[in-house]
Amino acid sequence: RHQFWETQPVGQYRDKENADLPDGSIEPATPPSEVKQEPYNLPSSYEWCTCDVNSEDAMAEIYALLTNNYVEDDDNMFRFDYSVDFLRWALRPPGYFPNWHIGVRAKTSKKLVAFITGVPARIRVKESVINMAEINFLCVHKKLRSKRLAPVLIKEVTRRVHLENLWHAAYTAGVVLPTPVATCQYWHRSLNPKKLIDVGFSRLGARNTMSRTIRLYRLPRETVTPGFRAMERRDVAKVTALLRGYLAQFSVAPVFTEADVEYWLLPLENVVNSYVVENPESREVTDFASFYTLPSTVIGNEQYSVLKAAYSYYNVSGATPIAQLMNDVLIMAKRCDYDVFNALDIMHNEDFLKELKFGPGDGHLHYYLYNYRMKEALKPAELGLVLL
Ligand code: YNC
Ligand code: MG
Repeated sequence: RHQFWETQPVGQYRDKENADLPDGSIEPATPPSEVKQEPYNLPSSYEWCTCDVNSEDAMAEIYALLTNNYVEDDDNMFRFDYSVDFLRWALRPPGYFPNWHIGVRAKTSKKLVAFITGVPARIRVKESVINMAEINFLCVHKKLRSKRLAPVLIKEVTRRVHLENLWHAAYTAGVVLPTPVATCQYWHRSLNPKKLIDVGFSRLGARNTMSRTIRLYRLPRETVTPGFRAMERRDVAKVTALLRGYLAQFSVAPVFTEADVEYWLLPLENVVNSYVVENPESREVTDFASFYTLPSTVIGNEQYSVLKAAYSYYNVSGATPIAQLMNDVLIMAKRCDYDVFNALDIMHNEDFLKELKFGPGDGHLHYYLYNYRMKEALKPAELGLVLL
């Protein structure tokens, strides 16, 4: 049923009957000199390119491909609209490999028609800390779909990851493939209910009026937690310690250094927002919360062209109850004019979703590991990893 995925070192459906297969790596590392040295073959009218994410022109091409051809919801009403600043952030973390930003061009027009990326990450799976690639932004132009180009892109990124002597990867997708390590659900908290209803993102409840709905989701202007403020560079060491301690409890989670925290969690306008609670007396950082910005194009709406969405990222509640902490974050998101705040049911998010009036979305997000078998799927609450 999965012509391509059946050939890959991932948990297979047929493994289910074989109780003897151990959890862990499926294929061993080999010396990088034994890795295929030439790129995989593409259909003859296409060629590989490396997209230089430090070049404005290359970023504009990637942005154009993704904004018109990347992930849509099941009803094709919304399509992710990752900004150029976001893409630059997502693709240049500490130690990134320029040749893991892989494009395919049409030979004659040189137009960029497909894309896939990897970035390095240290991820702990149960007891093992593994240097991996995080794979993202797999995209084939709408006009070239169903021609088996995606497997070639995946094999080529795998080859380039292997050349760096890395043998594992983490990725998420809305589609079911062999075999998810966890299946999660998005929850949505309306911040601008009128617009969400107008664009068809949400519906007015049967026994509700617009004005009651607006009142239901209204938020105060000011946060309530003393010492709640935007994270600053001077907080990096304390936030790293807090986050490392927190993430240790999950079965799958990144292992962040201070350099990672500085890169991934310091506020970057319209890309990532993060907040700390600093105890006014002790100066201790007791809590942390963050979200990233990922708008969606509203497809074919007269009145609105984009939905401004915030996505819950890493949150740690220490001294502040998690619902209070996240309510302060919602207040900040509302103040910054986001239309909706999204969160997965991972980590401890279930502890605030219902209380803060999030509603379950349709569609699921599946988490996968490449070259790592895990016979028993994890519960979403056992996941401590957020991919962009
Ligand atoms: C997907 N999302 O099942 P089988 S998420 C992985 N992830 O193979 P074709 C996918 N595989 O079932 P199309 C996939 N979607 O026959 C489809 N597939 O074994 C598999 N959409 O290929 C599919 N972006 O080229 C099938 O399909 C085979 O032309 C079919 O292209 C697919 O970034 C796609 O949703 C997704 O642009 C490119 O539909 C296209 O349809 C598209 O005939 C809109 O492909 C955008 C979209 C996906 C977002 C993402 C994570 C990607 C992970 C890739 C796997 C990484 C593995 C680890 C590599 C490193 C390893 C090391 C070490
Ligand atoms: Mg194709």
